[in-house]
Amino acid sequence: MLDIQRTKLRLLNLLDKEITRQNNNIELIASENFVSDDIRDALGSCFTNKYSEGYPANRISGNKGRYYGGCEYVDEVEQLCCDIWLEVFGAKENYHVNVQPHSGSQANMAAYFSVLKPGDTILSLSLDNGGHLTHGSKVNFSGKLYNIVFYNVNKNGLIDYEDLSDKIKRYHPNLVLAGASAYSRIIDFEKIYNIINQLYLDGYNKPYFMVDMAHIAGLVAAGAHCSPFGYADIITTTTHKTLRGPRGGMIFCKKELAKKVDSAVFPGCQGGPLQNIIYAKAICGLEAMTDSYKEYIYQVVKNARSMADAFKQMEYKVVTGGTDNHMFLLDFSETHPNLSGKDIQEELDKHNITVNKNCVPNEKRSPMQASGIRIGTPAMTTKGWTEDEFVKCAKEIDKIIENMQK
Ligand code: DSN
Repeated sequence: MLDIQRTKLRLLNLLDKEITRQNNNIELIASENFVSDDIRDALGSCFTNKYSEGYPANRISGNKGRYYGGCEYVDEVEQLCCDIWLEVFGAKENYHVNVQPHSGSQANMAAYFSVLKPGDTILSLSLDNGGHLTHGSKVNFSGKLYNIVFYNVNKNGLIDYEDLSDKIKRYHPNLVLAGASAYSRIIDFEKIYNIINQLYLDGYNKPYFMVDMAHIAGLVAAGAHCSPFGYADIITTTTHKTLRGPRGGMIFCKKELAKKVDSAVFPGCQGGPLQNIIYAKAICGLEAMTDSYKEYIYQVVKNARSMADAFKQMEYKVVTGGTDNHMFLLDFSETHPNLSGKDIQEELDKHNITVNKNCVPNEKRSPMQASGIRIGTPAMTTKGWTEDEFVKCAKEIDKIIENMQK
């Protein structure tokens, strides 16, 4: 049996170690970041004690309110949180937002549930071309419940919009999904919207257009990436990546889909919302409206570009030849065929540099080995790094990889 006191000490010790790791390591995982003290305070606030299944009363017509008493303050917080986020993305006029999803995966699940039935067809980007697990991977609920067709990237690693168009014609998807976890270039939402509409005029069915902007949401908020608002029917995101907020998800949808999306989140796939996280999401939205946040995001992008350029100058293969956003992929399959992404991730770990192994286009290895690594600049930019530090870090990584070859 576990000794309670000893185990508690062990847990506290692990917390201390994690604090030291986060303070000392160079954090280059593209989806991670460091939240502000205000957001940490919000996460630890007493809102964590409150049950509030349902939605604030009068949120949309027909909404029945909460299933618990004592919700007068969480009602106001949740409504404010929604108002803030619609303002962040300039989407008040035409969109509705649900801030309850516990994660990006839950947001995607609810988004699918709102407009699809099992067996319907989703057209998305595959995992090894930069898509996300929930975009139809066989091992995920999305790949099990739905008929998935993938569009690809071309030989330069760029989204192949012609392939996307051909596959709409061929497979008549019910939903077309744009968005990625490992794609370093601008995604042209307007172009996809126009493809869908032109094909509709040509007599094809009109699929829903969904965007998962989890990775780039901070860039969209700051104007450093084109916005899916005005084009997509449904937009999902997380709040903890470039948005630098609490771990969680959100779904935006055209107003006419509000009821479907709300009921898909609750009671469709979640119970009680995490009100401390919703409170923190509201604070995060306020932070995202500030000039200093916008400056931060533009620095993230400049840093990613400088670091990718430094790797190119050292003759590494940067997928797509560079980056327009907060991350890029190094592909070792030709330059260092004897090393897997996993080998390199593990060696960098020993030097306190944290990255993740990542599949590259036309991947030959399993995702657990992979032939590349993904590098992102959001976290270290939060710590104050600028181009110089990132270029120095690229040189340090090169030295470590070269030593692995000896
Ligand atoms: N797993 C996350 C990432 O690292 O990109 C996406 O959910």
